[in-house]
Amino acid sequence: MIKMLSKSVLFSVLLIVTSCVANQEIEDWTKNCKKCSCKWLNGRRAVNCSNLKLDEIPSDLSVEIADLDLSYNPIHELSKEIFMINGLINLRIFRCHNCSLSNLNINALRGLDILIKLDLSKNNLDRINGSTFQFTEDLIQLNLSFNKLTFVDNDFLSDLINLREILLNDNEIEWIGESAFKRVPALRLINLANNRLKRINTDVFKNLQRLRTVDLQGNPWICDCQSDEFRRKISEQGLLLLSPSCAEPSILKGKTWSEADIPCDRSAITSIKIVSINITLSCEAIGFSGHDLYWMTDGKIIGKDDGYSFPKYVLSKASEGNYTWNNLTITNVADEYQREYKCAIQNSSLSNENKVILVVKLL
Ligand SMILES: *[C@@H]1O[C@H](CO)[C@@H](O)[C@H](O)[C@H]1NC(C)=O
Ligand SMILES: *[C@@H]1O[C@H](CO)[C@@H](O)[C@H](O)[C@H]1NC(C)=O
Ligand SMILES: *[C@@H]1O[C@H](CO)[C@@H](O)[C@H](O)[C@H]1NC(C)=O
Ligand SMILES: *[C@@H]1O[C@H](CO)[C@@H](O)[C@H](O)[C@H]1NC(C)=O
Ligand SMILES: *[C@@H]1O[C@H](CO)[C@@H](O)[C@H](O)[C@H]1NC(C)=O
Ligand SMILES: *[C@@H]1O[C@H](CO)[C@@H](O)[C@H](O)[C@H]1NC(C)=O
Ligand SMILES: *[C@@H]1O[C@H](CO)[C@@H](O)[C@H](O)[C@H]1NC(C)=O
Ligand SMILES: CC(=O)N[C@H]1CO[C@H](CO)[C@@H](O)[C@@H]1O
Repeated sequence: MIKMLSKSVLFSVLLIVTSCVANQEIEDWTKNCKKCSCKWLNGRRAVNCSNLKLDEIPSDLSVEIADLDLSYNPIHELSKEIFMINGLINLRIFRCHNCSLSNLNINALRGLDILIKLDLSKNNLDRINGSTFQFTEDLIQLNLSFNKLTFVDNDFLSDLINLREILLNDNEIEWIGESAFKRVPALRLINLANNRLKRINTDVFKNLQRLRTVDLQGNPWICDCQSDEFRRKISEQGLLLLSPSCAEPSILKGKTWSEADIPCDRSAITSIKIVSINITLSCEAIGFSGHDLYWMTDGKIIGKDDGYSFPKYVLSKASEGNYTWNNLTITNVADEYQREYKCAIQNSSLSNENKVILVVKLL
């Protein structure tokens, strides 16, 4: 009987001891904050060390911390396994906005298994090896805006099956690999605004079933038939596309891509009229008023390049509303006559040609 009692006393003493340790722990994580601010934020232990002129991640922070904001400190580099070394493996959110980062070691993020938000915006990162993110499998949002990235290559992102948002706006991106986003199937938003993209491979957004928004504003876009096809595919996919303005060709400069009525597949040789020995070929383009349609034969532009002695050509051009015409009359066609004629919209970068092979056999 006495033995039993002493056992239960011992048990309750143990309970008190463990609850003391727990209290100690809670006090510890807020105590060891130095100049940073430590408080509960959205149910997480959050430490805010922003703007304290720190040049490295503080080494004595509690392992319990889930949200760390180091923004506006001259950190310069996230070195190999830096979070593991500092025992910060429970981070859910890490921010280092404007940290003068120019170096992100390929193994820097090791240990951040449960990180969901990473903000490395407004730094000097000019390239990032995709394997860098292999440790952050739970990542939902990645903010790399306002850096100096020049391309997004095919291996840019490792398998991040939970990633929903990637912010790459305000970099210097000129090129995106065809399969850059292949391994991030849950993406909903891709922000590529204010980069140097002239065009994007048509397949870049293919198979991203959840994708809803693509922001391409502020890129020096080439508005031509190729990019028009890309736009068509994107709209078939039901995406909200924030359009860039056309930088090229010059006649479309300043128009937004979606406004620019690019006359792809829309100029056509609409009629052929034969009046005795004169033949008129009529070419019509829709939605491209003010721009030139021209006729070509033998690789020369009729009316611009000289050197035709026979036959004689007469051009009749007009624009009315959204329509532009160029009618070519070939006069005094000979009995036996065969030649290919092409109608095209001026400027090769908008090249869209229709051709007709004219065969005359007068009996
Ligand atoms: C950290 O503190 C700065 C300055 O007070 C504030 O602007 C910022 O929003 C804070 N960060 C978080 C995650 O609350
Ligand atoms: C970024 O930080 C630097 C110094 O760390 C500061 O001079 C600069 O104004 C900051 N930029 C912004 C946009 O806050
Ligand atoms: C990324 O790093 C891996 C491993 O070091 C390397 O094999 C690969 O070539 C790198 N990729 C790029 C684009 O630098
Ligand atoms: C990403 O970073 C930029 C620059 O700091 C900021 O303006 C933007 O709000 C951030 N986006 C998100 C979704 O956090
Ligand atoms: C054929 O075209 C020429 C040049 O425009 C014109 O002088 C001639 O009258 C036309 N002939 C016919 C039969 O329309
Ligand atoms: C060109 O031909 C078409 C079809 O015959 C006609 O409707 C149009 O008015 C003509 N345009 C010019 C400028 O001659
Ligand atoms: C001409 O183009 C404008 C702008 O693309 C459009 O709003 C208008 O309906 C078009 N008019 C005709 C007659 O097709
Ligand atoms: C056929 C034609 O006129 N092509 C012109 C398209 O525009 C470029 C640059 O603006 C010129 O160099 C081409 O001659």
